[in-house]
Amino acid sequence: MSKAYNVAVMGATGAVGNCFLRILEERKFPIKNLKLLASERSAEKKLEFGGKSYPVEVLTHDSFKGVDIVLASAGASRSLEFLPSAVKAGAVCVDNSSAFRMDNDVPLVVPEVNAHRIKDHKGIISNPNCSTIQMVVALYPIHKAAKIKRIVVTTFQSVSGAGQKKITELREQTSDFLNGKKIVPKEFPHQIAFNLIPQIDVFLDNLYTKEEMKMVSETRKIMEAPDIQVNATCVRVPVFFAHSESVSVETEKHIGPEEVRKLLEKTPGVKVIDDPKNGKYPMPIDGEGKDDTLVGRIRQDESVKNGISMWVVSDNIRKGAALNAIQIAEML
Ligand code: 25A
Ligand code: L14
Repeated sequence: MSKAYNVAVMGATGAVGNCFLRILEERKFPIKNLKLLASERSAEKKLEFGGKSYPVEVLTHDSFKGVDIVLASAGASRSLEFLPSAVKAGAVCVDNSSAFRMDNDVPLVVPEVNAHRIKDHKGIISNPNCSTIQMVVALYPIHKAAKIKRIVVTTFQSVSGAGQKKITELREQTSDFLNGKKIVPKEFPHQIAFNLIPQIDVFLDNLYTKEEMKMVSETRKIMEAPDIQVNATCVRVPVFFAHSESVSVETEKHIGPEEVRKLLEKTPGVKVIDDPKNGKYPMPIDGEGKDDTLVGRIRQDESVKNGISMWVVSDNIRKGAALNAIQIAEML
């Protein structure tokens, strides 16, 4: 690559922001100038990148002069407020928040599925929700081969998805519990250590949560399949990194587990770990720190005419957020 770019990372001090920096280093993204943006709380901080120390700057509407690419992960309200200024300044933004995902003018991209949409951008490209990304990476090859009609998914989402403060909360509650201290939830609505919380984001009128309904609408948009039926249940589990999902699909055409295994083995971004007799299947500890989406427990769903069930694991901060966004930036 001959050209180098001016890159700004918005939310640089957060869990996803830090991962942006590590992956930009790993993949040797061609950076000319790097700008690290965060809130006033981080104004005095410095962050390491490529062996050098960079100051964190306070995000303002004037932060984007001369910036070519913005990688944003500071929450939806910050994206709504600041990304229009970045676009006006001539930057292209890859946004990790939910702010613009369902806008008709904004491509919602998982490169393994719909990279062709990137070129339609008008300054903003949205990165989907972490749970949706890993699911569509694993399902798209099956959809192409056998046309998926319906998806039933239950997620087991790690605490890191909700940011650095939630990571700290699981650590503190675990320690308090083991030391016989009273647990007082601060960030999560309930105790998360040694517990499961069947609520991620707020409840909507239909009694699903917003996270669950994101999986419905985002899956349809990314796979360009407006008729796919999706029933999601999203659960927070006391795991630090990597989300896991139990996924069952009903297809129009018959497809067997062997064929699915073969398809997924040659799918970029997917690694099949599926040897149940020898106790081999993906777990969150296997997904942590990896780029691939791990798939196992592939079997025929015997409760319907044409169905497949499987288990999907991926690092929610990498493929679910920072890596997917940087793959989009590379294609830009
Ligand atoms: O929409 P919301 O409600 O604002 O949601 C924001 C949340 O969503 C997370 C993000 O995680 C945050 O918790 N998030 C965003 N995208 C995500 C994705 N794709 C995602 N989670 C999963 N997948 P985070 O906490 O890891 O990162 C927060 C980053 O955003 C910066 N930021 C926040 N407000 C800002 C802002 N930047 C500019 N202007 C603003 N107004 C934030 O910078 C961080 O980089 P920071 O300097 O505020 O935080 C530095 C460290 O301080 C901790 N912290 C945050 N708030 C508090 C705090 N510590 C004490 N008290 C606080 N009130 C942060 O955890 C961080 O470590
Ligand atoms: O839509 O685990 O990117 O709370 C960010 C927070 C997805 C869920 C998003 C979490 C959300 C995530």
